[in-house]
Amino acid sequence: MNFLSRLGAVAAAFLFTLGPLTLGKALAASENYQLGLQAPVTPVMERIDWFHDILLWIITLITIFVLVLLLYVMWRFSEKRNPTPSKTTHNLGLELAWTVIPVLILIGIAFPSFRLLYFSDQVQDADITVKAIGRQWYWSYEYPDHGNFTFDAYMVADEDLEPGQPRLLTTDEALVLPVDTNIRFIITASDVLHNFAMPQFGLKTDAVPGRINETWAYVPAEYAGQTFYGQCSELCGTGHSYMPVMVQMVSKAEFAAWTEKAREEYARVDDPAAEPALAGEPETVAETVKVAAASSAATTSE
Ligand SMILES: [Cu+2]
Repeated sequence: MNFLSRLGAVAAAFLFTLGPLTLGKALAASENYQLGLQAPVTPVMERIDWFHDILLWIITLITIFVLVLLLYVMWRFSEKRNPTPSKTTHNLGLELAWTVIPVLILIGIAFPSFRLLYFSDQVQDADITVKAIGRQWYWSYEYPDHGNFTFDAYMVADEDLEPGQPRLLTTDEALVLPVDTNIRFIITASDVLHNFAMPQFGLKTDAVPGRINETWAYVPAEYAGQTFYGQCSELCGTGHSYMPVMVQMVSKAEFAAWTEKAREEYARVDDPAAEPALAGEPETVAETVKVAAASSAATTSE
């Protein structure tokens, strides 16, 4: 028992040393020799961080327990100390215990896990909606609530990087988003599977052609002016590692000014001046049938 408690103390010391190393880090993507997850920014990522730490404790304790048990068995029941082994094959109490206790541990893990899953799934009251479309190999963004403009964001090549810009993460156009706002992300793809992943926001959502996926983020006001980075996280072809997501968080006022400018600068998703798609086509069902019949009669008479 003395050995057990000492081992526990060593494990605890190890975890407490790791803790401060990962906390209070500068908020800029990942860093060299970083341990642990990137610093959380959104409530979802804070909870993921917490859940990760709890799980780390649970698996550490279980692993230590099994290791100690194995070492004890090797020592106590070696041929030297236990020359005539017992022929016992069943022990009801023990078998019940090693079935029921793991089940209880798993149930204990399942409850916070599901609560977190539903919390991260969708936001009840979204203030704005932004659409991200994965393409080979860049992202397109649409702002349907602010004039329905759209733009593409390509990775900046190594030779074009400015000092301080992280390589493989910087894009020519940033996904500009307001702080202190519930942002709903609508995510899809136009060619193959991609994945919209922002580690510090706790986002990792598949971008599937022909399908809309939803996720959300809330970034507190203190992060205004900061840039966050993510990457496509679904193997989507040779350019997979060259389609990063660069998010620029701005204040609400700056966001309003930016959308004002962006409306002028970027193309609209739908052109309001364009003719309706069906213009010139027959207007009524009866007319459609008549046209179809005429054209089929023309084909058969030939
Ligand atoms: Cu991709």
